[in-house]
Parts: sequence; C-alpha cells; structure tokens
Amino acid sequence: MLSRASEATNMLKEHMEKDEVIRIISHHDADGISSAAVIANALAEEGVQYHTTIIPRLKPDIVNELRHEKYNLFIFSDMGSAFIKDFNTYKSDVIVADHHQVCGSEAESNVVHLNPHLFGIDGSKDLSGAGSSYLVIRDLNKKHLAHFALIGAFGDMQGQKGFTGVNRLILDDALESGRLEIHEGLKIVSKSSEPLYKSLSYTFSPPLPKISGDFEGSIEFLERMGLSYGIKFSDLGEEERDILKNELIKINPDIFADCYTLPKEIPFLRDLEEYSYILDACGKNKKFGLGLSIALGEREKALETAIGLQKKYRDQIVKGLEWVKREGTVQLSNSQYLYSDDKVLKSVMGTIASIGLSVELIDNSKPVIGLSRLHNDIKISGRTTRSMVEKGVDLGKALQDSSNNFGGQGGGHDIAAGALIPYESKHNFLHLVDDMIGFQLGND
Ligand SMILES: [Mn+2]
Repeated sequence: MLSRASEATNMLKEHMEKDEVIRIISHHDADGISSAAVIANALAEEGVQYHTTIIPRLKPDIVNELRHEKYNLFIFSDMGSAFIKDFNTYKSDVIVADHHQVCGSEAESNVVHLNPHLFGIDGSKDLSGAGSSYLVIRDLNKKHLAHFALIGAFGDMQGQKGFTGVNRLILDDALESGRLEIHEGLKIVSKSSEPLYKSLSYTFSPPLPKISGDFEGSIEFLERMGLSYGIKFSDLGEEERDILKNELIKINPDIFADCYTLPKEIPFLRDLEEYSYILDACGKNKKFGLGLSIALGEREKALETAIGLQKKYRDQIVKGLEWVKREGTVQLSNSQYLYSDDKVLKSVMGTIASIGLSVELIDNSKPVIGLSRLHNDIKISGRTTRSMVEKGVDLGKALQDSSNNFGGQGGGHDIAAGALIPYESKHNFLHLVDDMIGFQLGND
C-alpha cells in the first residue's frame, strides 16, 4: 500500500512542479473534510494552488460534469473508488484516496487508486479517507499534518478503542512530529464549555447508557452522587472528579482512557475527537466550507459559528434519541428500521441509528436501517455492530446490491453504509435488504 502511495505522491509532485491548480473533491463528513484539509494544508505549505469542493455523495452526473473541467489533476478523497472505470476515461490524471469498499475495475495509467481494501486492509477500521489522503502527501515531509488523518479516523468511528493497522503508523507519525500528545483522562466532551449534565449527555463515544442523549438520566445520575449538575466539569474539585470518574467507569470502563490532544491548539479543538465532532457538525449542517476553513486554520468567527451549529446539532440528536426511546424501531425478520417525516429527525437519522445502537436504545442483534425522505428519493443509512459483521453481515454489499436493483446507488463499509433510492421503492427495498441480510447470516 505504501508503494501505491508513493505512486500517488509522484503523480502529485509532477503536477506541483508545473505550477498547476489541483482539483480536490471530497466527502462532506468529518473524515471527508479532514481528507481535503490534509491535502489542502500540504499544498498551501508548498505554495501550490488548489480548488476544493465538498459534496454529500459522488454521483454519475457529477463524475461526468467534472470530466469537462480544465484541470490536469483531480484528487478524490474519501470517495471515488466506485468510479474508477469512469476516471480511466478522463483526459486528466486522477488520484483516488478512498477507504470505502471497492468494485472490480482496474485503474489505467492516468489513475492512481489508493484504497486499503485493494491490499487486504480493512478500511472500516484500519484506515480512514483522511488517512488514505495523508499517505498521498506524507512523503512531502508532512508528518506534522498526520493528526488530520486521526481526526478523520475518529469521524468514521475508528480509533475509539485505540488505533490499529495503518492508523497506528499514522499515529506514530503524529507523535514523532511533536504535534500530538496522549494522556489518560475522562473522555467526556465540552468539559469547560457546558454544564456537567450536558457534557455527559453529549458524550456518545464511549456510550453511557441512560446518560448519553438523555438529559434527565444525566441529571438523575449526578444527583445520586450529590454532584451539582449545573457546574462545569472544569470547575469540579479534585475529590468530586474522582467520585465522578469512579461512577462513570462502572457504567462504561472505556470512559477513562487515552485522550489524544494537540497541546498548542485552542481549547475547543485541542482534543482530536472533539475536533472531529465540530467538523461533523459543520458537515451535517451543510456548512462544508466552514468546516474546511477551520481545518485550514481559521479561528475566531468561523469557530464561533461552528460551535453554534454544534450546539444545535447536539440538541437535534438528543431529540432524535428521545424519539427512538419513545417509538422504537420497526421490526423485520433480520433487520429493523427507523423512518420519520419530521424535518429535524430526518436530518439526524443516520446519526441516531448509530448512537441508538451504541447506547443500547436499539436492540443490537439486528442491523438498523435509518430512512429519510429527500424530495423524490429516500436517503438510507445502515448501521450494525462489529459482532454482527463477524457473523457475516455486510451492509455495504447489501445496500449496494439492493439499491442497484431499484435504480438507486449505495455502498460503504460492512459495518456502516448508505444508499439513495427512489421514494416509491421504499417498501420493496426494505424487504430486499432484509432478505439479503438474512442470506448473509445464513437465515434463509
Ligand atoms: Mn470516510
């Protein structure tokens, strides 16, 4: 994989030397924004111009529009592996730095395809899109940008239990560069900006059942310990912090673990996981440029806006989880789904499907499919657990095959995947996915 990365670096260098403007296309989540940021930061440092676009998903019409743009090098990051066949017919050079599941097409000489799945490495846990992108610029002496690859990994739920695979090598780069430090601590969010009950309720990773996404549960928990819930964590005394730590460990031992911090960064962005949450909030609110500008170094106003979006987004997630708690999922034989026409719920459906599973609001013995209507289409987010994957579930494959069957498209990872299908096929689609999951589990 590293030698494929060198091919990509060499291709990039050729275009850098010709003083060209590099075209970057990336995905709109925290990983995609980190992917664009790691490349854009590297190019900016070298005085190379670039033009970046962040999009929710790569679709055939976008791929065909881009082909007519007058750039000599396109970089697709955290996306692109599904379109190698199309890139082969581009007149320009193309670098694809992705980590989603691949389909069979071989790359022609104008395309460098960098993806862990091509090398037997699991892209759902051992390398993110930002990691793949980092490998493209790593040999330009850019180890001081390695932390962006880890922010992307956190965004894609990798590294929460320690980094493995290629992520581990990237972690070593980040430590070696001196930018990153690791220390043990309580992994609760917004320790110095939110009241304690909110810090706990907004902590989704690691999950705290009956506290994560549950303000009342959080307040009850704190009152039981005799701690005042309105105080900030940073204002707690030593003794109170110890009480809290011990009680939280009883709920989830992962709550006291390695924290990855950028000591020179401002407090809001000091913790890599919290950094990824802020980028995620920008992406989910369709403020892709804002997220990217923060990752490119903008602070003050940009960050203030992003933190406002994050507050709103977190409250939407809490509202979504309350809805799941009240309504539950709709059960099929091998899967379960969530559907709502409510505007707020629609926007966080994928997120509440994942968090709902991890905080045990949703039964984790069946994959969960979140559906939200987008005009005449339905956006699908499928989530399951590592243990279901070990039993044979592959949501990327199930969503890809079943959406193709209805003229839609989909794919992703075995553990988390997405699709877009025509609205009218909703019912048949759900049953086809359910059958496919049954087949994967050998239940047919
Ligand atoms: Mn990704």
